[in-house]
Amino acid sequence: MQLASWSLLYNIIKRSEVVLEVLDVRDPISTRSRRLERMVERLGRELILVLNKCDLVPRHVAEEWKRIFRGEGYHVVYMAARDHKGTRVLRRTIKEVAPGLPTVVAVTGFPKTGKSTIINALKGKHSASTSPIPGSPGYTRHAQLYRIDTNIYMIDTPGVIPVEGGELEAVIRGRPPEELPDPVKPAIMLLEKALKYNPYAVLEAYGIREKEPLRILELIAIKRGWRYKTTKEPLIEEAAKTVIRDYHTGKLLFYIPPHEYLSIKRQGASKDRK
Ligand SMILES: Nc1nc2c(ncn2[C@@H]2O[C@H](COP(=O)(O)OP(=O)(O)OP(=O)(O)O)[C@@H](O)[C@H]2O)c(=O)[nH]1
Ligand SMILES: [Mg+2]
Repeated sequence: MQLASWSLLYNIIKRSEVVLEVLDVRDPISTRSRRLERMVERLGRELILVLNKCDLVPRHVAEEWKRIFRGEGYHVVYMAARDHKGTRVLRRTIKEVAPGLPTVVAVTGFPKTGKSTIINALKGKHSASTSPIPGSPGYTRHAQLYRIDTNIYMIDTPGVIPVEGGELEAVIRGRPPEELPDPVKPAIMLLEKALKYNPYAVLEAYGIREKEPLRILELIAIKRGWRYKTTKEPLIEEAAKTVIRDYHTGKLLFYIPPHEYLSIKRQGASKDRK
């Protein structure tokens, strides 16, 4: 489903004073949108980066990302919305950053970063619908306004940032496997990335010791009894969808270490000086 549109996003941001850009702390660089950030800046709105899903990374990793983005001049909050952790700091930061109260806050970000979950956590009640099946097509269908405090209103948005980028990026940015013409290729890339950053990721998720991605997909299919009816070959497309879904839920677990981003940034800076 492609609800995504920049003009919808533009209108939502125009109606708000503060914009939350919700990022997945496992891979904040791939889940941020510079284009969204430029739009917020051009409209003169306040931006807060929200690093969500912190239950999936060690605390020092979340702290380190926060330091890095702070160093780049952003307001940053980290949280684990599903566990209702970090809500107080987010509320406080919104009040500090807002030009006045009451204020309207737009909650934006790529699909499945946890925008609706954040609103629910702030409300303390279940009112914004979250995706029941992670990785399923965007559950939030329309922008909706919620009152989360006497002075704070939030606009929940569906994953309105168009999922651009390569096949792997699209998956990291929350594109559900059902929407992919061929899930095998991105699943292979995802497995390579997973094994690079967490050599135990596949073993932990599937009890499989194999390191070769295509073979891993075959073994998952065999383990689950997924085979083509005619040829009886392992149905790797199904295994590929599972792998992608398992990344979205956090079962296939890895994260990008912040120091990698710093060293790439440093290399870029030294090249610029040359
Ligand atoms: N582990 C973990 N999962 C989370 C957290 N927050 C949200 N999720 C999960 O991520 C999935 C997507 O959450 P949603 O709140 O529906 O995400 P969304 O950004 O509103 O998604 P769209 O409306 O489809 O764009 C759900 O399965 C949530 O349970 C979190 O802090 N930790
Ligand atoms: Mg939502």
